[in-house]
Amino acid sequence: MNATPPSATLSPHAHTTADLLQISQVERVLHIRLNRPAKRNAISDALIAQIHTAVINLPADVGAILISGEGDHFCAGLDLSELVKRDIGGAVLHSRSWHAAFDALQYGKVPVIAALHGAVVGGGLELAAACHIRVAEAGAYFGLPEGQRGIFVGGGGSVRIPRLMGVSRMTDMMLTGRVYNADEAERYGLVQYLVGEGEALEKGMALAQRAAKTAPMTAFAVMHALPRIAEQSPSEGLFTESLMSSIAASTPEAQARLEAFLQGRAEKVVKA
Ligand code: 1HE
Repeated sequence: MNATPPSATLSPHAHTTADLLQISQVERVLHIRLNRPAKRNAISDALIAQIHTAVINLPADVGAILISGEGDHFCAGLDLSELVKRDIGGAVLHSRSWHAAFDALQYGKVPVIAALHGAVVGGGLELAAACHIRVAEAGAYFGLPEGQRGIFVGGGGSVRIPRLMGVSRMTDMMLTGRVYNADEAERYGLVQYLVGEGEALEKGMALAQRAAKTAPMTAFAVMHALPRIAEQSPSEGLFTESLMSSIAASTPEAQARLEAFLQGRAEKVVKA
């Protein structure tokens, strides 16, 4: 949670191209699509490096990121064809390279929304768990086949997934191969929004456009302070909250927004 882990050494090719991603911008939202549909968007060394590179090199006017997967699935997780080649040292660095990429995503400058469909499994679920808001289509399904493959999660899943759905549900997924459907994923806190088939991108884009309008200091507080406060003792958490809220409230952006409300120029809270 504290320092961003160092990135591992990956092939030079991976750092200089983004051919496994399709990146476009709609107003202030950067849409990053995993673009390896023939391999079900399995995350290779090159793909993890490209994700990392993309999220730390955001154009200045980007206010939110939308992540999705091309083809029939969001992501099949780790590229298993590369796993067999690694020794123990390489495996540790490989796992750390995922941590670095997903930490950069979770603790970056702008909120990240994941639009999920089809398989969201293994490292694909770890990627989704590093995003701030997850939207799932009715047909999406969630699994951790690591348990069946004789391995363990290595992309931050053991830290992030239990915080969303609890240790016992993740234990069940890994020991029995249990797969959760989208309805269960929403009920258990793995995703915040459930939409019909083919609707995740539109909903995700609408949420991203909305999140992009968050004042930068509020976004910083939500993305960087909130998860840390949640890990602190209540006394420390309340103290951190006081500091963070006074910093946010003293920004010119906050002053302008409060003024706009008082003059009747701002949105009201609308009944759900
Ligand atoms: C792959 C991968 C992959 C597909 N690595 N190549 N993840 C898994 O254990 C999930 C493995 N994948 C699957 O269970 C299925 O492929 C899916 C449910 C995701 C999709 O099924 P389907 O029927 O649409 O596709 P497919 O026919 O299984 O796969 C199409 C191709 O993608 C095929 O290659 P082809 O050359 O024969 O066409 C597959 O081999 C290839 N493919 N998934 C490599 N994962 C940091 S630690 C994280 C640890 C993990 O993520 S472990 C979990 C890995």
